[in-house]
Order: sequence, then C-alpha cells, then structure tokens
Amino acid sequence: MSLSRETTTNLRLHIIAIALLGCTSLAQPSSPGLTPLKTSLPKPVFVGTPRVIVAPNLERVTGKLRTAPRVPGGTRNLAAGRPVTGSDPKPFVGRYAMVTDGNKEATGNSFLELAPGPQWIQIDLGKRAVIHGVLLWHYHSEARVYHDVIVHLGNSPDGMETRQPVFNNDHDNSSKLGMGTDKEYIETFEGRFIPVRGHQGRFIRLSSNGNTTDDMNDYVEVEVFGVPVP
Ligand SMILES: [Ca+2]
Ligand SMILES: [Ca+2]
Repeated sequence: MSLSRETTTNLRLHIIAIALLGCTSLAQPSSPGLTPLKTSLPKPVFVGTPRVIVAPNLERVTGKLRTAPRVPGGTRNLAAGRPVTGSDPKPFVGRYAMVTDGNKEATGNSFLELAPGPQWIQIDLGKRAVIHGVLLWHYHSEARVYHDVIVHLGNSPDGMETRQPVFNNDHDNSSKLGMGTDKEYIETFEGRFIPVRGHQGRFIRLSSNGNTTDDMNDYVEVEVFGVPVP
C-alpha cells in the first residue's frame, strides 16, 4: 500500500509547519486541576522529501502539531536517568542508558538500536508510581513508522500476565503479545505521547517489531510522566 496524494501532501505540510514553528507547542485550553505537561522537544530534522510510507495500519496524517497534553499537578518525568534493560543482550548501536539520558536530538549517535524482529526495552522507575503518560521517540531523523508498538505497565520485572497494556498498534497480532486497536504513526520530533489515565506501575515495557526503513528497533528517548506512590 502506498500513501495517497492527499496524505503525501498533508505530510509535506506537516513538515513545513514544523519548520515554521520550530520547537514550540500549541497553546492549550484550560482544564480544571490539570497543568500543561512539562517537557522539551528536540530540533525537527527531516532531511529531504519524505519517502512514500508503506504501513498497513497507519493513522491519518493531519498536518497539525500535537495538542500539548495536560496532566495533574506534580507530574514529572520519572524515567530520567533510570536504568533500562531489554531483550537484545548486545545492541547493534548505542547503549540502553541512552533511552533515559535526556538527549532527544535526531542528530548524532545518541540512540539505541536493537536486533531485527520483535524486541523490547524496559524502564525501572525504582518504585511504584501513578502514571499519567508516556512520551517516546523511536527515531526521528526521517519519516518512518515502527511496527507493533506496544507499551505495558507492570509491578515486577517479569510476568507479562500481570501487565497493563496502555498502547498497542499490533492490529494483526504479528508480535504475539495480543491484538491492539491503536494506529501506526509516523515518527516526528514531537515523539508520541501515550495517555495513561492514572494506572499504577513501576516497570514500563516498550515493544516494537522493525520499521518501514529496516527491520531494526530504535529508541532515542522515553519519558514516563507520573507521581510516585508514597
Ligand atoms: Ca536519549
Ligand atoms: Ca502487526
């Protein structure tokens, strides 16, 4: 399947919008008890004209920047500097620590690359927390789509049966972790914000299964926003 002319045009408009707006976010309507999510965005770096994206479960490209999420007061990034483990004992590129080192830039070599096929990483927050959102950047140097993106929360490092899924775009269960109803999306400098709605957990596991450029699994940064449980 290839992108329609309308979708390709929308994607180009989106990139033009990125160039014009730089790293700013759109102003948000106020919501009682909620405050804008505190984070920073990396520099947008799409090089050249986007390729035609072939993805079977792709969301509609709107050409608009994301509405900045609003979260309960006191919410902060609990993943900063926290230890990361994963399914690939010897990553092709980078180190697991790069996932939570605060460097979100597309340029340079601050990204983790795991082997082809289904792979996962897991962040240990150190203690249980009420989670309000996960913000992740797989790789945003070019327009690409990662397959079978699944995010689970858990309270132990193992035991998938007790994990709470908060995002799953594996529409055909090709990663065998259960079928999901979320859509695939194009990576950009904004990353992907996944609202979590206050589930509790200590361990955040993120899975993927290659992407539209190659079969590798990459992570530039993951932020987990929440409030520690006293
Ligand atoms: Ca990083
Ligand atoms: Ca799939």
